[in-house]
Amino acid sequence: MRTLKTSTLLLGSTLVSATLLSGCQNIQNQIKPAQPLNEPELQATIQSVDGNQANIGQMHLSQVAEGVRVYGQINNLQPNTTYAIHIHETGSCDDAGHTAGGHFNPDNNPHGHPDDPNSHAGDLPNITADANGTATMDYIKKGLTVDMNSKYSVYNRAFILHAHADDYTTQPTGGSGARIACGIVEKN
Ligand SMILES: [Cu+2]
Ligand SMILES: [Zn+2]
Repeated sequence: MRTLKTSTLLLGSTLVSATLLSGCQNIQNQIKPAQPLNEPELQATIQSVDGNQANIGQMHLSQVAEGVRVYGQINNLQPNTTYAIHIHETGSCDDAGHTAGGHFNPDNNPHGHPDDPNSHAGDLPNITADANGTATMDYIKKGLTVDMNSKYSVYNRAFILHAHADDYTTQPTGGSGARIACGIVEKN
């Protein structure tokens, strides 16, 4: 009975949210009814790794059944340009993002397509900036968790945005090029 009550409440709040947001086509399309929008448990502020350290975006991470939902927006990009973004192993953005280390890879897999369960745990799909230089992501990375006691935890790791697109093939970085922005995954 308790479980039934909880799911009814969740469904109710999802419906209310959908109604409130009905004026905003863009957000409405991102909400999948079968996937209630959880409060993000972790977040990362994305900052350029040049001397300015400008805030250019925000990523949110929330636990879902299959893994971690990664969603957010990055601004001030070159319009109509595709960029690689990954979760790197260390929660540090020093030395122009190099202290973040390599792609988060707890299972010692090769680099690959983010949907491939045998690729790096930190591999994510490329993002493409629109005509205004804004790119969004809303992706469920299977196998990851926000549980900081797990070896698959995203906590205290770092997003790295690269200058080029990821070809999902070249080892070990996908040919993604220089590190241009970084954000440490932290609690809200
Ligand atoms: Cu990377
Ligand atoms: Zn990788």
